[in-house]
Amino acid sequence: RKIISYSERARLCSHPVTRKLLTLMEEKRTNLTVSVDLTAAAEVISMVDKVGPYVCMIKTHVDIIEDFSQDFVRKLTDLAVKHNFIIFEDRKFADIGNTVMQQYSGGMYRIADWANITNAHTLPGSGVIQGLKQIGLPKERGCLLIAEMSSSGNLCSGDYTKETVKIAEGNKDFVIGFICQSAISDDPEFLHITPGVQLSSRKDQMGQNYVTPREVILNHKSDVIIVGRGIIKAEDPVVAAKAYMEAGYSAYMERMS
Ligand code: UP6
Repeated sequence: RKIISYSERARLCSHPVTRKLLTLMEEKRTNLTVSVDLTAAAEVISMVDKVGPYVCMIKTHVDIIEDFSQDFVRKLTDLAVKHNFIIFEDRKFADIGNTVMQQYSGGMYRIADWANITNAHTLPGSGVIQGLKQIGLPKERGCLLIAEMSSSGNLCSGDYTKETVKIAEGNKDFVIGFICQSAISDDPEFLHITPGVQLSSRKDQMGQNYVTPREVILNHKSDVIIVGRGIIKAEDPVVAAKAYMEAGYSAYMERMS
């Protein structure tokens, strides 16, 4: 089955974050997200400035940063404007609505104030979305649901994945897609975003499994690849980012033809 281009799809989407992401993916010719899993704020900022030109999205885990501050947030959001990318905080919310509401808006991270996208497990049921939505909707934020995982022995499969798609369908004002290993919905408005991507390695020492950008985009029909250590631990992260960007985008072009 042929697919439509990212920009054609952008026009079919009603959520502003999805529209912005799909549009800039085609403009920048990239479906690469870099997961900047570094622990010093200055290192994160310097890496983001280096790889920014080659990504559609930067993924963060702000709770691993030792010196997190509002100054970090200012620098990150300035770089998002400079390089034109979307910010995705990989918080993986997984509690009752009332708790996630506070975790999303408050604490010292105030994630909802600066992250265009965050994500949630559906283990608690749709209440987790109801809570996040109360904070995220007025700020035009988007949420990804974790429908599948890359790690060995994970429990996100079968009915769990199917129920997750149903929860997404019932919350299209806020849920913009999935963290998944392959396309799980035919709805063009939903993004399929896949972590566990490397060009050389097949696994790490703690259960992480890797597939190549080409497998993800061409065979598993996902839209976006997420690469962490394959880029940030590479000898030259800029060279690596260009290689992953090229591999991901050429697989997309191949799928279109
Ligand atoms: N991540 C996964 N697998 C999932 C969901 N999320 O690896 O199913 C996240 C990890 C990490 C990144 O939390 O930030 O994606 C993958 O990093 P890596 O490329 O260095 O393995």
